This record gives sequence, structure tokens and C-alpha cells, in this order.
Amino acid sequence: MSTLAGTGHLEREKGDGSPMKSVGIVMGSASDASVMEGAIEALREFGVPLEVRVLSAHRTPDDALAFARDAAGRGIGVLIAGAGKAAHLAGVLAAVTSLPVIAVPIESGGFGGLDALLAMVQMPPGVPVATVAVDGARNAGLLAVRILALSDEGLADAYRQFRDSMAAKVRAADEGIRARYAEGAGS
Ligand code: AIR
Repeated sequence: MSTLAGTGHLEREKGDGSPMKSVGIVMGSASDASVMEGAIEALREFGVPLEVRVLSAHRTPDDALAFARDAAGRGIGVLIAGAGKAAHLAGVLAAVTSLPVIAVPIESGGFGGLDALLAMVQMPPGVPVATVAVDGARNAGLLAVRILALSDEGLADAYRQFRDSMAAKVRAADEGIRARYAEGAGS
């Protein structure tokens, strides 16, 4: 593992020694950060390098476009874009890159996130974005891990372990619930 000079960006290696792709996490405002931390945490659990930015499709459109245009060349493999209200960020990024873009609609204001959800999910044919649930940033991070795992056996192994441990927790809960509500238990 090494730090790329001046970028604060960690370069990690895959099992075959080639550099691991990173994930670009973009949010429309710093006010989205508490939600987007779900994606950051998920990616950190798997040791995936990431870059986090505030870029707005409406307030800093040129910066958002420049970021997306350069992303693949800088080693980013997946983009995650979170925004609320008229949430055009993910679509605008997807318009200028071929990288997979995952959209996180964020609840902000009076519509419970439905405004952002519809803006993100109703992309015109030809410009796909994969939209997760309102405030579903953790799943966006996990989906990015799954995409990177397609070309990274170590990451694929780690993801299999993650699924196994999730299943073990549910089985333990199943056992506990069955014991608690078994006929005759506790009476
Ligand atoms: N936003 C920012 N630029 C374009 C959009 N749609 C979104 C942000 C945030 C909401 O507007 O993603 O969810 C409110 O932003 P702020 O900065 O006023 O808190």
C-alpha cells in the first residue's frame, strides 16, 4: 500500500500486484455527508480506496463534469453520486463517462426523498444509472464493492465472507426467535 504524492489517495494492490480501482463518492452538498458516510464506511470495511468530493450539478456544473471526465483515467472504477431535491448529479456524471454510476437519492426538504428518487431513477434510455433506496448509501457502497470484485479475486473472497457472516447473524437470530416463541417456552 502506498500514498500517491499530494493526493491523500491511498493506492492499494490487488492479489496480482496491479493497483486496486478506487471509488469516487460525490455529493451535491456538504449537507449530504451524514447520509453518504454509509457508503464510505462500507467501502472502508473492504479496504477499497476512495475519493470524496462535493460537486453540484447546478452550483458547480463545470467542476462536476471535469471530475467525471477524468475519473477513469485516475484509476476510479465506480462512481457513487448522492444528492437531494432536483437530483441531477448522477445523471450528469453518467452523461460524460462510461464508468458505472450508482445514485443515492437523499431526503432533503418536504417530499421524503421522492423528488430525488424520481430524478435519479427516471433516466432517459442510453444513460443508465443504478439507483438505490432513498438514503441507501450503504447499499451503494456494497454494490460498488460487488462491481470491483468482478475483476479482483481478493475482494470477491472478502465479499463472500461478508455474506457468510451476515447469514450467520440471521441464523442466530432465527434460533433465538424460535426458542423464544416455541410452544410452551416461557409459560
Ligand atoms: N443539490 C445541490 N445542488 C444540486 C442539488 N440538487 C442538493 C444537495 C442537497 C440539497 O440540494 O445534494 O441534498 C440541499 O443542499 P444545501 O446545500 O442547500 O443543503
